[in-house]
Amino acid sequence: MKKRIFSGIQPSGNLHLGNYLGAVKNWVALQKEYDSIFCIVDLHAITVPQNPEELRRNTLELAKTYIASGIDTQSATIFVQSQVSEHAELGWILNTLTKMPELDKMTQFKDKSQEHRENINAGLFDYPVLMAADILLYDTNVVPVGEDQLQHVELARTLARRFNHQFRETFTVPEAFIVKEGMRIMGLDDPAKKMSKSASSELNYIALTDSPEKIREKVRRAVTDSGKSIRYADDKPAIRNLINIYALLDNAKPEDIEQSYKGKGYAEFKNDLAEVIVDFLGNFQAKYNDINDKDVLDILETGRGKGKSLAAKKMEDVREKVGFLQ
Ligand code: AQP
Repeated sequence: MKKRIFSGIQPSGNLHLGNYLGAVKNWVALQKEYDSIFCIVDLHAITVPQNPEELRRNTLELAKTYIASGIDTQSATIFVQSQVSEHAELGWILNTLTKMPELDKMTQFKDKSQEHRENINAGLFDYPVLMAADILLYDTNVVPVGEDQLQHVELARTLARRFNHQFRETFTVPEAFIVKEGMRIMGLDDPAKKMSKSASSELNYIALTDSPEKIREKVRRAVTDSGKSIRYADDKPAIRNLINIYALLDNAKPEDIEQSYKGKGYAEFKNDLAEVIVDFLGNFQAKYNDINDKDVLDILETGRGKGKSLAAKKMEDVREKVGFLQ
C-alpha cells in the first residue's frame, strides 16, 4: 500500500510564489509516490474576517490553482474542508487533549493576533488543533509544508501519540516534509519576513496571477543586499532568496546559479530571474484559464465523496474509543 500525504492551503486570497514553492510544487513531485489528499481549508480561512462571496470565489480559484499546478485529478483527491464535517468534530475532541500552553507558544498565532488585533478570536488560537484533525483523520504519513507550519505538524504528532496512549492505537503519527530552498520564501520588499498573501505591500510577493509587466516591475524593485556580487550566502538574505526562487523554478542548484553569475551584476541577474518567472507563470496561467468552473465543481464533488468516506470510517473508530454511543 502507498503511504499517504495530506496538505492544505487556505482560500484566503491570491496565492504567491511562496505558497507554490513551499507547498504545491512538492505536492506535484510527491503525488506519484503517495496516495495524495489535497484540501482547501476554508474552516481555517474564517479565523480571520472573510467576505462570503469572495471566500466562495477564492475556494474555486484555489481548486483551479491546484489543478493548473499539475495535481493529477485522476489519482489525487481534492476537496473542501467544510464539506467534510468530521474535521470540525475531530477538532473538538482533540481540543480536549490539548493544553493551553501548547497553543500559547505558536508563532503563527502570535503573528496573526498582532495583525488582527481587533479580532483575536478563539478559532485563531485553536487553528493548530483543527489542522491536527485535518491530518490525523486520514492516517497521513507525510505532510508537505513550508517552515511556518512545522510547529503545527509537531502538535499533530503530539496529539496523535497522546490519543493513542490514552485510548489505544488509533492514529498514524505523521512526519513533516520540507524542501530546504523553498521552505521559507521571503518577501521581495523585506527578506527578514516570509512572503505573505496578507502583506501590506504588493511588492512583498509575486502572485501566481501577476502579469508579465507586474512581475518584471516587482523583481526590478526587489530589495538587494549591500555589495555587488551575486553570492548565495547567509549574510546576503535578499539575493539568497532570489537565487532560491530562480533555482526552484529552473530546477537548478543555487550553487550553480551563483557560479553562472560570477562577475555579473544585479541588473542582469534580476532581468534573467524575471524572465524565468514570467515563463513559468505564463504556462501556469494558460493552464489555469483553460479550466472551467463546472469541471472544478465536479472534481470537488468527487473529492468530497472520497474524503467523506475515509473520514467517516475514522470517526466511527474515534467515537467508539472515546465512549460515545454509536
Ligand atoms: N513564504 C513562504 N515560503 C514557503 N512556504 C510558504 N507557505 C506560505 N508562505 C510561505 C506555505 O504555503 C502553504 C499554505 O499556507 P496557508 O494558506 O496556510 O497560508 P499561510 O501559511 O498563513 O501563509 P500565506 O499564504 O502567506 O497567508 P497569510 O498571509 O494569510 O499568512 C503552507 O504549507 C505554508 O507553509
